[in-house]
Amino acid sequence: MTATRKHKSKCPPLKLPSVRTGLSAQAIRRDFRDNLFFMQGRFPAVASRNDYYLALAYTVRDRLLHHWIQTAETYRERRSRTVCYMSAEFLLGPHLGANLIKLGIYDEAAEAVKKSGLKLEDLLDQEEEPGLGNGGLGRLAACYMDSLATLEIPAIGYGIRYEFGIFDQEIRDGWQVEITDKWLRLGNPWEIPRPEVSFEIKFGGHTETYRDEKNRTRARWIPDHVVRGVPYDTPILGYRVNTANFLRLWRAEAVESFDFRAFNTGDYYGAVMQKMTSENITKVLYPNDERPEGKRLRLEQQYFFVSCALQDMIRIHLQTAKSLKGFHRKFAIQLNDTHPAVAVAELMRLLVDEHGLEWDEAWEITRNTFGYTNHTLMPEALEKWPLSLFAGVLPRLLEIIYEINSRFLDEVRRRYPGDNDRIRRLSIIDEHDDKYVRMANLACVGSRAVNGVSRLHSELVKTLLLPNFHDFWPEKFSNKTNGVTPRRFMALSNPRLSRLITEAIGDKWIKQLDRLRGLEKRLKDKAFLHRWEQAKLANKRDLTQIIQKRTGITADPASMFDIQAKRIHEYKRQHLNVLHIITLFNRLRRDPGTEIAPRTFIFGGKAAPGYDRAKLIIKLINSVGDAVNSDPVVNGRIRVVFFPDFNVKNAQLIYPAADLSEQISTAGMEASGTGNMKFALNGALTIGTLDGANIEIREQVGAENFFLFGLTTDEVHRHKAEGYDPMTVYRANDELHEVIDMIASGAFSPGQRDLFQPLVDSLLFSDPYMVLADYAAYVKCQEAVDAAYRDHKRWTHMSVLNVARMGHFSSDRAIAEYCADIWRVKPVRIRLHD
Ligand code: NBG
Repeated sequence: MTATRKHKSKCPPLKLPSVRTGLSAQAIRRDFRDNLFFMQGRFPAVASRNDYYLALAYTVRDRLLHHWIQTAETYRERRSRTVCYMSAEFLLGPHLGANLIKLGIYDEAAEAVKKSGLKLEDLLDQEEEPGLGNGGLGRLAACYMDSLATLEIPAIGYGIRYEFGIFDQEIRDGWQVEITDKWLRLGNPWEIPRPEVSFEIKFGGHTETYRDEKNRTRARWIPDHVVRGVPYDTPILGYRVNTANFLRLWRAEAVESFDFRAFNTGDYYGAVMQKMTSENITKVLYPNDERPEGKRLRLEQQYFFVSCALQDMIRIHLQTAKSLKGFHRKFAIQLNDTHPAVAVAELMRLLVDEHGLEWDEAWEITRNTFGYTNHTLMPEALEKWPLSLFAGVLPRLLEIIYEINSRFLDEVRRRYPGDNDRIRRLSIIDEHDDKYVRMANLACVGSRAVNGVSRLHSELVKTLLLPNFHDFWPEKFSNKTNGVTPRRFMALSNPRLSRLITEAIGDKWIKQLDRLRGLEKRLKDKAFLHRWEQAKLANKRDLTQIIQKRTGITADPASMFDIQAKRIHEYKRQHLNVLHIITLFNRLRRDPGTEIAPRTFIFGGKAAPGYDRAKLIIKLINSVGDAVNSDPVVNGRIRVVFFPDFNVKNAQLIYPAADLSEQISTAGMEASGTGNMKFALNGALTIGTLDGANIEIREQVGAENFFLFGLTTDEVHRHKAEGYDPMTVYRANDELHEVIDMIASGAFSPGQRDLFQPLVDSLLFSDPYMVLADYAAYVKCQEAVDAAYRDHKRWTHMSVLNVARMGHFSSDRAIAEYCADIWRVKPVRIRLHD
């Protein structure tokens, strides 16, 4: 009663500042209960765990909205320059825990929930993660959204709201089984639909020319169907700042729910068809590692979200500007790989066809708007669209691409007269056999800046992938080494180590990761080192329990946790890891007295559904696991676990528990890697090749704190040029010979002798990923790992040094570089008022 009166005397009745925004445990508890009632329509006796999760999520969302609205208002008033991160994938991971950390109310929420007789962990676990990405590229986009907000940079993420994200993986009889990901089934409290901001997107049909009122020749696109794009916004809060940016994901809808003409003639199903086909566009995320040919729907997805995004940006710009002349000063668009590269042509179309700008003027705006990040050198992942497909889906865009190309090639001809080979290589249209539109070439021509994602990769982009573009525009090229967010991948997921670090050096490291350096002063502090070991051990115990629950395998937390968790791909060489396991297996059986540090080999990762060889590798891991785990001579000294369904949620359990991080790709093939950073940040030591960001990690942590092996990129290329013959390697190494023969003879596939033959054949007869070439060096390096692990003190020392020197790999550092060198955008401070 007194409280109410006090309130009344201070504030006008409609302004209740702490309602929905209060940050105390008490305020959170009150709103948590309110939301259970008003949002879920439930009372405690009947509420499910999901009801409680949603009630808490809405409670947190209310607090986010407060920041979000203030942020939007400030940006609008100040007409802030804005970064638009265009990506077909955003692998966000669960929101609830991350938002609690960012708002600084994790403990308060835990207390509030506890008072209602619940455990916060259970509610966190209830959240179904939005798996709207395949792997590193999508997760990078999510880390970058986090850093943009934390650095107070105005930013919008644009992408696709897939109804089904990346499939869930189950392991049955050792094989991967794909299960559809129904992530929206129980509701998504983090998004707000904005149906009033929707756009029409054209597909198919033909084009025609006409004369406009100024007697200029113009083009018109007469589509054969039109789809509506509706945005769903998810707020992205910065860490302990008032900034809340958002991610705007587009869903496809039919323009009309029914084709009334068809309906009137009695064709009810035909009428509903159109609705279904339209909605198909955003139904499902495409798995990567599948060839683009014939992927019409994927092209439609790309164009769909890119056109929605650009129309939205134009709408936003015209709210405060009179014309589109300053568009490139208002927005910096980053193309996350070539998936959104069609944006170059679409912005031209919107400016010229829809808004009446002259070509030259429009081109000046366009090429000053875009930046392009390349994320792979793997030839099969380089997007190119068959010309006939492109012409059928996007006829007007193809005309525009022809025009861009012809003007660009004129420029090339002026610089290199008569150099027709060069022109063929630079052309956006590949005319070799069948004709294709090369998306990387379009992205290069249409962008102000082109970058790779680690120092080595950026060099290879210049020298191997796009050398002719680099010759032509050397000033466009730069490197931006990837980074990861310490909020999710330390503060949230590794509370034990985070607490210890904060006690030692304060909590500023969460926003200024370089401060981890301060840990080096603690290397002689025995109590600190002991607690460091205890934190790791406790994390391993937690993981052990989950492994037991999900696989039935009992792992020993005292053993070394040797982990390889990432997409399954031959270039990442999970099979090299397996060859080492079998080698140890043989050594132990040959000489049961062999002394080794007990190890648990843990694998996690999904294989693309159409990538048979990768799926066979999963089966091999599990089959070898069956043999090793049940062998009486081995007696638990080594164990093999395949942890099913590696996703962001599981990753948050896995990284903190790792002792050894496997980063063993063929040199020159992993563009950067970001798992390598997450493992090291959580105190794992790395065994790795000189590939991607491993090189820079090793430089930072010191060569003596990194287990290096294997061929360099140059050596790989040289071996290949000189006619590398894996058979010779196989014949010359007895242990390797034995291992391969075992796999080939059916030792791990009783009753199915030939099961692994395709894998064996590929290793022996072509070995494009140099697995055999690196085998001996890898096994030897693993012996050094074993020795180091047995010296616990030394290992802990190295672990602390790894963490202390990981500051460089914060996504905040990466984003600061993009802001300074490419986007030229400055922070905007948001003030909160009630
Ligand atoms: C991936 C690379 C990784 C890199 C991430 C993020 C694609 C196409 N590329 O090495 O394979 O870390 O991108 O840059 O997913």
